[in-house]
Amino acid sequence: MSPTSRPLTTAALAQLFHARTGLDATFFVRAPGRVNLIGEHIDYNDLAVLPAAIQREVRIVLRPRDDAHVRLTNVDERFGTREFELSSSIAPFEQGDWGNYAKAAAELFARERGATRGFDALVIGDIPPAAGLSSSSALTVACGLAFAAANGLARDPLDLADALARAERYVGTNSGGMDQAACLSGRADHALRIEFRPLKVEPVPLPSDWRFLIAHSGVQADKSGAAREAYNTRRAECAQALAAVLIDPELTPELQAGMPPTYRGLLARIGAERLAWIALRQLDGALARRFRHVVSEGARVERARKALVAGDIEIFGQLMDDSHTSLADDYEASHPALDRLVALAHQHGALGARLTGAGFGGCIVALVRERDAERLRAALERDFYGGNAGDALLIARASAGASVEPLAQVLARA
Ligand code: NG1
Repeated sequence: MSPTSRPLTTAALAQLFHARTGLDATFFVRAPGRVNLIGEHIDYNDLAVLPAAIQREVRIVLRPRDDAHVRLTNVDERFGTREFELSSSIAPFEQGDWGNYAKAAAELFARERGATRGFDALVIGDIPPAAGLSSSSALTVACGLAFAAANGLARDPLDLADALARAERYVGTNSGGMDQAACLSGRADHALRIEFRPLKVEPVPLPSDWRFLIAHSGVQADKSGAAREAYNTRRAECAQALAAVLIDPELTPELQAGMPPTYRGLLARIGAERLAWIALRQLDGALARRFRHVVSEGARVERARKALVAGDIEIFGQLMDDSHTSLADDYEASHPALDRLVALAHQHGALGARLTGAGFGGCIVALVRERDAERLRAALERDFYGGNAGDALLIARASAGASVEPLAQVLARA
């Protein structure tokens, strides 16, 4: 899970910005990645999810400009400099270019919020890319907050999360809204139950002796390539499956009266198991399985929330396991390396383990009691990473949501 850059203090980041641009930065932005504990591939089906923001983050120091020019450099010089003009219609860089996340936020702020001022900025990040830990949304959110600050615009977290989720589709992934909401609404030591349309976030305290270990499979889930196609295809399949189930005769007009024609509407009226049976009547194999994943995962999130509140680690772990099986078998979003990590985690004391994020590579998350966490970490290091995990293992620390502040204020606190 090699971080994109080694951490620098905020003061060092500001000095580097000055050295590179000759300017003094005035704002500091931070935006965390997230680990999804349960509720995978259902945010875009408007079902609630349960992630937590984590300690890995994108940080930016910036200075607003008087014109519409935007200039971003990265501490990691391999990323190169990106420059463009802020406007309501911005042609993208090449597919997969990191600058497109800044353009996504820029277009939103110019088009919908009247932003006219660009900025000079220096970016640093330690969220591994293509790992399912939401490095892309952290960058989009960080840039969104930078445009808001540079233009003196409002930055209500829920409003921004909704808008930036739409905005990020600029890069070509037809994604849901979990990542931006988790990034903006994170809370230390809390998981977040996130509900969509309308967006609502409920922080749920994490029991102090639970640990979530994140382990990278070493397989890149590159969302600008094949993983993007797989993701978009799954989303289209879910919509197709829903439309087919909604015309089943069992869903009589009486049953449907007042019911929104959505997965959430269906689940509120009919249990997940019954729905999966109905789906078998209307759908062929693959679509029926996609449907079954969505409704069963939706039900699991609600049970997981209850288990969290009750501090029931066994039930929570079991739900994580069921989630992984469903993602592997019904949603076909796993990868042999992820399955192997999940199995190893079980062998060495995890009470539950599953792929996290979009899958197709990236990371797993395993739940373990605090007293067993080091044993699990060491066993994975030995058995999966051949004795040298490097930065591939991380114990998640549920963290505060994204923020932007005057740089002077941050430095005064340091
Ligand atoms: P990743 O690829 O893990 O950042 C993606 C989507 C989420 C959600 C998950 C699967 C983006 C930006 N995010 O997350 O909205 O659908 O997959 O649960 O594409």
